Amino acid sequence: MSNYLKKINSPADLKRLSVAELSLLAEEIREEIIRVVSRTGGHLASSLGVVELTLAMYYVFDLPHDKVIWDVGHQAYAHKILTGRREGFSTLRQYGGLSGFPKIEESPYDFFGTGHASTSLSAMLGMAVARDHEGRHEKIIACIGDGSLTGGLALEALNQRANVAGNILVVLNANEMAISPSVGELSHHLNRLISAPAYNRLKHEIELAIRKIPSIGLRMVDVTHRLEDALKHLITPGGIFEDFGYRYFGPVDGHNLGSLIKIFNNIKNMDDPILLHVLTKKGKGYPPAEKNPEGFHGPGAFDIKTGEALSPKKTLSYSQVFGKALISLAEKNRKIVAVTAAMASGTGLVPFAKRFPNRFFDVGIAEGHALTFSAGMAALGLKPVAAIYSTFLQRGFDQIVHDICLQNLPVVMAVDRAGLVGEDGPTHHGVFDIGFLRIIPNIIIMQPKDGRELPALLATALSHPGPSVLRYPRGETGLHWVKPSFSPIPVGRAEIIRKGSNGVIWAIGEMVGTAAQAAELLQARGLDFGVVNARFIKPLDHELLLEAGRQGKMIVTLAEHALSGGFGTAIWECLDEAGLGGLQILRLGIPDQFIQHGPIPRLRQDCGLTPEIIAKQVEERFILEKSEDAAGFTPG
Ligand SMILES: Cc1ncc(C[n+]2csc(CCOP(=O)(O)OP(=O)(O)O)c2C)c(N)n1
Repeated sequence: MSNYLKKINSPADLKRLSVAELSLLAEEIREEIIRVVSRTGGHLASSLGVVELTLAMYYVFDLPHDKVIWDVGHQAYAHKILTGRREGFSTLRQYGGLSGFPKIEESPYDFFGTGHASTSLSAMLGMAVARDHEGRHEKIIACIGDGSLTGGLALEALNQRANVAGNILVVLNANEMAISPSVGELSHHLNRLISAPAYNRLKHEIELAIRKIPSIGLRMVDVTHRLEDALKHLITPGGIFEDFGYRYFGPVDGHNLGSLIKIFNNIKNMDDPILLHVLTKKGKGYPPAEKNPEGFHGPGAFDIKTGEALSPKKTLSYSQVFGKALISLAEKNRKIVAVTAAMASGTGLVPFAKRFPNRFFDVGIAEGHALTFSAGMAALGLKPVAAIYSTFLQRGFDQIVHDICLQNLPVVMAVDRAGLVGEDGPTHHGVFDIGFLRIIPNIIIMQPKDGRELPALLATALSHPGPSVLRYPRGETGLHWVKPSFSPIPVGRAEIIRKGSNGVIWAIGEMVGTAAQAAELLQARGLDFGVVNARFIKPLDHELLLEAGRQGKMIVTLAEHALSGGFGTAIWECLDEAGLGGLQILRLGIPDQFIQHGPIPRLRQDCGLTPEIIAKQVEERFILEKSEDAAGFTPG
């Protein structure tokens, strides 16, 4: 094994190496990524795929003067290692350690934070405008995968290019995969471009040769471009990037350092907007990941020798319970169809896709479209279930308001990864959806307390004549199987878990179990608190809530969701509207800040969402209230 890596502290250090030495360095970087990710878990396959691409780019361009934006950012591990974070790399995704994504406050080389897909082209254009505004000339580069290019935002940015700036470079990293194989017409288009390399190679070689001729070079290039414009539709199939005003180069082998460096050197000083099409292999250099790039997209810790997970899942995840329950319900109702935005495996829909291939739609990374597409199906009588992670549902707010709720269409939104998600951190925590959904008329929102309750609430959602949201968290349910039949729960009906004379903790999701443990601790301290599983965040079980309110009981609300505008606010509003706003209410949840990455138990502790901290807070508030009562003080 060579020993170059320990001498690399910034991209400038690369410039001293030969291409042969860079190849050896690529192997060292790969080993380091595999070594660390096998312990920490993380986005392995995507990061292994771009090692040579990162090296070649950083070898030729001058970072941090030139700027690179990594779309999604899950492939940026080589970038982190090469930009001064080699030593800290073992802390990847650990609490207090390096983020799994580029993060603007983590390094001067992280020019733009990412995590959600398809943002890089818009950011690149904005940065190019800012650069031009200041009269500077650095290259702004966006590196985007073929999956992320299917996102509407990326297409909107392609469309805007013409009235913005030059001196920009889009590196299209095509590996024919999103998390699952890439879908859609754009991916067919890329395949057609890949199969027309002879034409493209000829075109580039002619162009580069002409540019080298002094004085007439640029004029001739212009003439060739016009000629080419006339011919390209005859010769290349499509060539949409050129139609959008980008000079298209490629496809080039993304693992051949020599070719990559040559082509980056060739295009480095061109001022036109350029798109370089690079072909890479997801998981490159680690056979288990090459064989199963989907499984190694975001694995947990694994054994390097075998590729086996170190702590394999023992029971069904919430997503799997959802997927199984949906199949059971779809067996009985042929109108049920399922939609995913490039997350078939993550949302547990792969078995549904196999069982009902004609009733399953993967629309690519296109959450907004997934929702309006579902609305269209619902408008003509189908029962669409769009399964989208909470954090990515943020992309679809207007579609939910304007296309689904305003028209009161019965679309079921299955909101996966609701709550803290752990090591992926602030770009991925699902802690805002209640806040932005509960303000929309016509919608109902529910959350099961556990995996057992999920199928019944899914049945409720599917039998509801209007829009519905079923949210559930990441993680295991403790269940090994799903009962094949289940009946809907009446809309707005909460469940009393235990009664209490001093107060009631209203909770949702897994926090119901946490509330029950907190109630036990309170009991041991002489305080009698009940627990309610709200099940419905909208509509709330008004009757049950107001009954407790009228008895003057202290109300505690508990949700793994942002406090601002969340579940507790909904409870407070309900009490206030009934004239009980002066009641003592303690709202517990996630404070008004972005929660960093780390293990979920640790993050819950930081947010005060453990039974011990909850019991302590409830006790303190209860004692304070009683002492104020005794002193004749009435809270406002
Ligand atoms: C808006 C949004 N939706 C979904 C995801 C989940 N996601 C993360 S990576 C990925 C696939 C990206 O594919 P591509 O851009 O081709 O990169 P590759 O992993 O193939 O390198 C998806 C769907 C996301 N990050 N953001």
